[in-house]
Amino acid sequence: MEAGNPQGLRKPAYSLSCKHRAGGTQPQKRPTFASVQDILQQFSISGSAVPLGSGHINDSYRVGEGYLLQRINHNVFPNVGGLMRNIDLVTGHIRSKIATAEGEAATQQTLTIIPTKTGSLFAQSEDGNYWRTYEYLTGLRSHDLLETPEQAYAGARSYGYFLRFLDDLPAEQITDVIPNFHNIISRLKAFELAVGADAVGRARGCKKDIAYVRSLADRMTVIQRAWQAGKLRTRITHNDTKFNNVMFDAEGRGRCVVDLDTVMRGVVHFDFGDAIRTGAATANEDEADLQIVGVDREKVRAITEGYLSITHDFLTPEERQLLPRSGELLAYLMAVRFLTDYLMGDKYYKIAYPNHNLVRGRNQLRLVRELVGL
Ligand code: GN1
Ligand code: MG
Repeated sequence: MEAGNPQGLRKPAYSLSCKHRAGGTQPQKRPTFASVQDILQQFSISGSAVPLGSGHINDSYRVGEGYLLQRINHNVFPNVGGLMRNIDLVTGHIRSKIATAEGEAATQQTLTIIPTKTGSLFAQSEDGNYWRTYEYLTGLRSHDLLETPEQAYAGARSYGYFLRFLDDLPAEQITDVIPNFHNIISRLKAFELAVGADAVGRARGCKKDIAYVRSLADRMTVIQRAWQAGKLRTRITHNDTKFNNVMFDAEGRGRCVVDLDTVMRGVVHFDFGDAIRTGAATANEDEADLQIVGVDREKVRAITEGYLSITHDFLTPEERQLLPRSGELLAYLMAVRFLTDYLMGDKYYKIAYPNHNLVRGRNQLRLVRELVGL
């Protein structure tokens, strides 16, 4: 521990995570040293706070050996209470399922919330930011890009367990913290508004991308329309099943699904689709060299087999029928969201350079092209 620093907080540590901050939906100020110290006290924990992770929304720190401290982006998630109640409910339910499970299901884990000294699920710092703490998942790790189909199969099984464990938790108990989050019909409306307004004069430079998005709009709304017509079951879904949200153990087994902020009501296609979009991609979602951006068919097969090996029994025939359209929908949805943000002047996602959202959008459109052709 440093002299004169009773919390052991390393001063320069947290400024690093805030290097590339867009305006708009991002918390206005980066956390000050004093606010982090105050937060550690509210949770009654101590240790150095070291920035972690590659998330686009929240800021994460490892505190000492045992804790994960996160500042919740309350511009993206204004209902922090509802969000933390969702996570409490879902992790409690999953924990009770694991406790009575057998075999591999019993080896799954879930996040453990550390409440504040006063028993609250989150804390607020004087600067108006919201914070929460989890137990640190020691000995587990995530992968931004998967190396082998075996990893894809194992990770997809963890996402399968997530859906299975929550199959009997009534969806009405969950708050939709970002309404219409994966509703492609409303995302396309927002996209068209952004194209029309062209607030920062960027539409001219992406005419081809805009035309491609429009050409696929009918095809890509099939799942949403089926859901709205009551043909697909409303489930509790994770809605951010990027493959780096599965934690693996040293033997390469999927053990824990993390990042539960977007747990909401949805359809299975959202989770399966995001797993395909990210787990079968041959490059990161912001790779600019489109020559190396593609879809690995073997991993698509492995993710499908892994996911269905856990979920097949309880999915309905209608859900199963539209499952192969999930990957293209999620890649398309992300392309639409990234391009909308680009056209609006980078208000939502953290960016590292001016065209970052355009690069992400084009990268995802390349995946769409491949997935549509599969
Ligand atoms: C955001 O920051 P992260 O990785 O948790 C986004 C997801 C996107 C993802 C794209 C609340 O997630 O929907 O899929 O970026 N989360 C929110 O990388 O918008
Ligand atoms: Mg997330």
